[in-house]
Amino acid sequence: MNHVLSAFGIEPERFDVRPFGSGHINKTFLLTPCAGAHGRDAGGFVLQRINTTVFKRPDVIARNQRMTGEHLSRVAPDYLFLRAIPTRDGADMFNAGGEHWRMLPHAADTVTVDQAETPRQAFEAARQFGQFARLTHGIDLAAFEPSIPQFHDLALRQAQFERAVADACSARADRAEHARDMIEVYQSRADIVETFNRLSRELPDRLMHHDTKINNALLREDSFEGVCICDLDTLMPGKIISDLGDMVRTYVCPVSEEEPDVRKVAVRDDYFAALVQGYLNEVREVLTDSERANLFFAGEFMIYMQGIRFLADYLNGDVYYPVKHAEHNLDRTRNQWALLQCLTEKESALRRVIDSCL
Ligand code: GN1
Ligand code: MG
Repeated sequence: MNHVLSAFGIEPERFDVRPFGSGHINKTFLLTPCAGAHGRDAGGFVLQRINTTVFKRPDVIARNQRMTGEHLSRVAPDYLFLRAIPTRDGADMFNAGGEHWRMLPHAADTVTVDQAETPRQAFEAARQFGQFARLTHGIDLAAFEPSIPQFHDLALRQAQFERAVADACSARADRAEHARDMIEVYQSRADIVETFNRLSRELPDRLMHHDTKINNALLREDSFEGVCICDLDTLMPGKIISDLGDMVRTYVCPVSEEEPDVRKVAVRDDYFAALVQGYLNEVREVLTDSERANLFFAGEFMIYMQGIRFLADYLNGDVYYPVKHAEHNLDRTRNQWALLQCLTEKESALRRVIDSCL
């Protein structure tokens, strides 16, 4: 660790280093300055080791973020965008024996919340993601590459799910049996994949964050006002339904995807209204007609996709998401299914909320 910190010109003895956040994929540490830090060091740093099994080309992460920073400093010089800190040699990342490390500033006096605790927090986080989408509207996407190819391609996710079902039937029959009811219900919503296929031709590409959960928005620690967004490793061209949909998936429910008791899963209308308002206040003017007409679909799309990703991983024997017990991914699958049901039940009321925000 000291070796890595030194590579970025950071004196290890001046920081307290702790594991940070609840991400599944990369390993993240928060470097909190010991007393007396100022200037660049005041807010501390976030150090990340990139999981190169998932992010096969870490250079793409660094490049996408750098190009985004350059665009933002031209169009919105006052916008707070967390730019990666170069190594002492001027590189975007430090490569230590095949491990890729990135160093980012941590905005001073901010906090993150793992679960939206008030509609106001949902509004503030959504406003941050909306502001980012608005400011990057019109950025030249040609130079951007996907940091994970086809990351939110639901047709691919469905194909992976179907392959996992087939493989499990021969190699992990007990899992296929335990998950039988979930396999059936998710398969019964293949209409979501069809809608996605149609929309993916219709909706324009935008620079999207692709992981808009609430703890990826930094909030002021005194007022919970939104400050900036973080966790930019999946910044790449995508569709508006990804960012809006992941907010719906993770802000409206009083419990997270980790809750095994599906009776606690619900859709809170006031949180839904707050996040839609926060997001649309920023992006309303730049939306196309097709985007405006398909905003409700965003939540269905992201919840469904996350559900089949968890289910495919369960059927594959837990090779992607870290698990704490054998049924963990199946519990997550049931949680997401319950959430999709709650969203569908409230569809007409939620569509009215969207229309009034538009
Ligand atoms: C993963 O690593 P983390 O927790 O930020 C996943 C997201 C999922 C999320 C579900 C690269 O994100 O797509 O929504 O888990 N990221 C990747 O908790 O697969
Ligand atoms: Mg992430």
